[in-house]
Amino acid sequence: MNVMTPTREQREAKLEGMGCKRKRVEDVRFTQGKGQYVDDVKLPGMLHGDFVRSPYPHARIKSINTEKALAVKGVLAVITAETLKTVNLAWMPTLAGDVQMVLADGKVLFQNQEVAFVVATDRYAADDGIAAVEVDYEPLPVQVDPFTSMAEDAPVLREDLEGKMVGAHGPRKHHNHIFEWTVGDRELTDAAFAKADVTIKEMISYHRTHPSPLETCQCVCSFDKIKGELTIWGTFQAPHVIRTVVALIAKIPEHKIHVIAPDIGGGFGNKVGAYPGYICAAVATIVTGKPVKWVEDRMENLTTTSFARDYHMTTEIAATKEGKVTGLRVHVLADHGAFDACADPSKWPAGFFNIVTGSYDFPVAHLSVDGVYTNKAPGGVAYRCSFRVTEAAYCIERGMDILAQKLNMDPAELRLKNFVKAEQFPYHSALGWEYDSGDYHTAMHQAMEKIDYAGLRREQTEKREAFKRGETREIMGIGVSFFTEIVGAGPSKNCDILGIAMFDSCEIRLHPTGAGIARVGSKSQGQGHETTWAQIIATEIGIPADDIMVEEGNTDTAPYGLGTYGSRSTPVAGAAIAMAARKIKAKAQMIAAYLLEVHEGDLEWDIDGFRVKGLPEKYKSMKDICWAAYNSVPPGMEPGLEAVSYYDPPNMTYPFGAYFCVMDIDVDTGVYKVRRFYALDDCGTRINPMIIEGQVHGGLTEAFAIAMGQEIRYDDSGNVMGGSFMDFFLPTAVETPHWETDFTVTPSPHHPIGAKGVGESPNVGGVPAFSNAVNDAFSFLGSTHIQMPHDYWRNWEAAKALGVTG
Ligand code: MCN
Ligand code: CUM
Repeated sequence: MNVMTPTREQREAKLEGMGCKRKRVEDVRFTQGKGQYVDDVKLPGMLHGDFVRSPYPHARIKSINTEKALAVKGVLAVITAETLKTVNLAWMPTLAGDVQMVLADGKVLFQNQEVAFVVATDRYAADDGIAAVEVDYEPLPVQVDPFTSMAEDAPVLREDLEGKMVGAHGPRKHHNHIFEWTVGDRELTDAAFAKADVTIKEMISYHRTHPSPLETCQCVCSFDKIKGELTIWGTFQAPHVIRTVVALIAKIPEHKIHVIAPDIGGGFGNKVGAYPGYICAAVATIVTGKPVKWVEDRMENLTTTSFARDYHMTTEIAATKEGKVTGLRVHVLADHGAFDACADPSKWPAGFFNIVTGSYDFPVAHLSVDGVYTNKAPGGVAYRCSFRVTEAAYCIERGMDILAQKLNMDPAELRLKNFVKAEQFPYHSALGWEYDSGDYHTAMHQAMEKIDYAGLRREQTEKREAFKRGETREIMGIGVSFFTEIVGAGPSKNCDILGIAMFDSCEIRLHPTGAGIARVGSKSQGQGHETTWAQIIATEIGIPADDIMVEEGNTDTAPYGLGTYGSRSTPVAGAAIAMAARKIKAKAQMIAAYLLEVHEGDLEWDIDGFRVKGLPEKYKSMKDICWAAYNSVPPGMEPGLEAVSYYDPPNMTYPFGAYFCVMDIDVDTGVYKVRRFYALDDCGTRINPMIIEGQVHGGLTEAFAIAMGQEIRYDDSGNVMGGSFMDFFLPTAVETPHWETDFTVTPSPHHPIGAKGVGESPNVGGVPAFSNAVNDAFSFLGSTHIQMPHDYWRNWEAAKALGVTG
């Protein structure tokens, strides 16, 4: 018999640990249509709920008559604000410290707002019921423009706040004002501007858009009257937070609430918040005693849940004539719609927007943000955004390009001149962050070389000459973007949600035969956690990733976690996974020492087990140790092999990247072609390069959509214009450009495995690269800044305004 001993490489490969392009294990079920989504939950006697919605963006509700609706066959109940008031649920708290109507209470504040909830035996009957509900509206003046929201004669939107001059985040200046948030040193910044050689000032808008995941928001609520227990299946990015919120507002003991987030068909931030549908379905199941399902349709999703952006950023940069930046001043007008329903950590009314100094060594900076109410849907901080970092990155990256143009400098050169240097890390930014690690110069040089930046600029110069000579109608743009992300919310010292610190968690349980289960407080919506979490464990404790099952999303079994958003899973839950694995490894080492009859200190770790130092044949694999954990542990030790870790990160992680976009635009039609898009990402230690590439492809596609056409626009009367995929640009394979990806690796010094997040980076860095490409194309014609989205029509309008087309 010839027993082949596997080589080190074979043993390592078998683990499929960190660094391996392991195939996504969840895709086995997803690609065969075997995923289990909320809509797959079908319970006996289940009812369906659906909303009566307001056609008016601002109106008083004079009366609601439900009589005819209740007569419709199949309709069992019609819930209104009056019904909800009997259980004190007509309004609900938002994550941003505001309150929000669950169902219209006296008036409506945005088009399609929820007015009544019709519960019926099936969805069709519910819709017939909706048609029969009679609502008498008295239209009120509409406030759409955030810039006039604080005008003296602006209509009072939030009557519930009238007279309240202090809100959740301090004083309010006006009846439509929500908060003012300021960071930085105003005096020093003003002084820097006073003595600057060169300054720029531009109002840079980041328009309103929407994450629009394939699966809309939905839930099934089932109340067991005998046990007094409420079970909620829902599309939740943060299931435990939902459980706590329900316990607090519905006054049901938290152990009697079971929240289950099954497979999720994309979240992108849309599934962080709490929506009226969840509350109404929960109330409906308690009232009727039957399970109630609520499933949003596409229009409802686009027009009512969780918009993104709508930030209007007046940006000023001060610099020396050599192009060294000396100060940054930004004022943001933040349009929050009817309710401030942003999902930020509690103390951050504008998220982490104060990362707006970006990758540059600004000695001083000042930021102020004014949040205002308008007659638009609530939401905010969603859509692959890391809590307003997308807006911040767009603001500074556009600003740097505008400065380069004014200085007549190359935008890449201006960036290289102002980057925080590798030796400055950990770097303290002027607006209060401590960047953990970075090497911006190396990344930028690598990127410029790979795309032949100098060659592209030469080509552009030639094309511009040819355009001026009338030989071509095409203009070429090179978009440069270098972003610094801030992900991993967050350290308990500055991050909480409703008072709960933003740690994350992992529980690992190894079975006797050397396989196991890991339960994690995060919740994948497509990011591939089942694949990558097992890879961390494989490397840490030498059990093949295939032998570790990863489970998330059930609050009864998973340890308390704060969920998945803000690319926090790798920085926080990923760290908890490594720490739990290390606890297991420490116990395993004691067991191995006992089995091998040596002192623990005499053992060394070797890929998948422990070896006695100097005696390589004396070895116990993790598989052997798992078995031993259940029958021969050292005297006094408890049997079993499991561990749990709750990880409170000491700092955020700061991934970064260099993105370049090359675009050609026909000035007569506005039609653009993305010729090249190159993305270099540095997310520290890479767990699964293939998943990272997938995340980058997806995020870039979203960035492309946002920069080049996607928009939730409102007309002057408050009608929402982006309510369906007829009007809302969702790129398909046909429009999507080819992506070139690249990387550098600068590990995080404080993360147990050195990993930083990556999920949101491509959206953060991608949008400025596209927009800078368009702006760069037009710049030689005298243009300074063209607002997004840069669709064909707007490109043509820009060309027309610049006098180069008719
Ligand atoms: N990863 C890795 N190595 C790293 C960093 C990350 O291999 N150094 C892997 C992770 O293990 C994980 C994935 O990349 O499988 C994303 O990890 P991370 O960056 O930590 O982000 P999260 O898991 O916290 O995901 C959240 C992020 C956000 S906030 C949005 S919005 C978004 C995004 O992920 N939504 C998505 N990507 C998405 N991708 C899909 N398919 N669907 C969504 O809804
Ligand atoms: Cu801001 S979208 Mo992601 O954080 O779920």
